[in-house]
Amino acid sequence: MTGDVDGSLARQLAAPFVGAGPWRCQEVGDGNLNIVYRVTGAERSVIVKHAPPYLRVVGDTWPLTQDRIRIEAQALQLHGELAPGRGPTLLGVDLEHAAIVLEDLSDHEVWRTTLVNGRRVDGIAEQIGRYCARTLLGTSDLVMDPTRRKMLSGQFLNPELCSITEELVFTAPYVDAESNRYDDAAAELAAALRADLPMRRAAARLLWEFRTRREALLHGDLHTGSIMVADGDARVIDPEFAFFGPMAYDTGNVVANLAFAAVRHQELGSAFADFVTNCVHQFWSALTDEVKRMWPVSQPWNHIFLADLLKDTGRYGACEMVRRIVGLAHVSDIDSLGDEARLRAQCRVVEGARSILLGPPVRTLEDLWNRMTTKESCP
Ligand code: SR1
Ligand code: MG
Repeated sequence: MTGDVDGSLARQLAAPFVGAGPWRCQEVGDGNLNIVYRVTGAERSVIVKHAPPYLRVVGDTWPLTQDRIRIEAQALQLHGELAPGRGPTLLGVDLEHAAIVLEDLSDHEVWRTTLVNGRRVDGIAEQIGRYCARTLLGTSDLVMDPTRRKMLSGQFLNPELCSITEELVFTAPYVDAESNRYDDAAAELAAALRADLPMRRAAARLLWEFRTRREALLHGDLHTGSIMVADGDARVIDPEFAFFGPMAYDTGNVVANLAFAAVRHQELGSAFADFVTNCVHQFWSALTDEVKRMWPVSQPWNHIFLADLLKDTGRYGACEMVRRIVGLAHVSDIDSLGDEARLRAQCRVVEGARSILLGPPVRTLEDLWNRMTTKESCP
């Protein structure tokens, strides 16, 4: 898998799906890892996604396996079987050129964009809650045939992309790493984190759990930028970070990214924050409902499972919160605020994470959400 895909190859790969030419090819998307084209023919358009042998945002000084496109294709397939209709349709796979052809979702928007702009799209949080239950429980030893699961776990080792997460989420934010990014105003917050031994210990413990708890086939990067939405239709994209890991890493990413949107709108004094709070409740209640529906009747300990999942959703969510403030990849929910509101929001997010990781264990969703969106300790 050493090929590279330019516009002309993207046209060739798309040709069988879009009708007669001339085919129009535009580069779209501003993802960190891959190059994405939309190819339009006489009948329709499709997306061609190419994984170059390096990290797109950095360039060829950061080489990266092209095997990530195989992982993405296989994760889309498997998650698509478990949660039908929640991903883009996978139309074609060309491993030789590290490319896949996908349904074009240009009638959808990135969920984060709608949340940042305060635009209400109904039904999304509920569908994502069910998606998480079906994909996570569905690939766990609770539900999946153990032999199939063992075979599958070998296909999804994904060491290079896991090591990006291990570095950027659990390690760099707590040390003076070159990859960290923050503005001068947040330098004190970042220095305080580096000096906070209990926080460093908590992150190190979560890194260990991330590496060793092979509970389910995760999406691996389930933030609101990985979800495309239209009224009543959520589509989960970009599962190239998929691997067998702790379920709460996915659910923690969803909840933490909703917290960014809520904090943003609270800082702006907008009632849209209440819509986001409702989203969190809908997400968790749909997930809980679906877990109970899928649970094997012979093992009635689902209440313990859900209590642990909530607690760990908070812990992994807290790491996501910290890394989006002082680490490499930030979120527009917070970064696009004006100076004063941004600094306060950054402080609130980090303090929220601290209260989850160092405070008493989270026992209810309300408690988790209050801590994630706390205004305490930030003037
Ligand atoms: C350099 S890659 C930075 C981030 O982008 C991806 O979406 C993942 O979140 C990764 O951590
Ligand atoms: Mg992504």
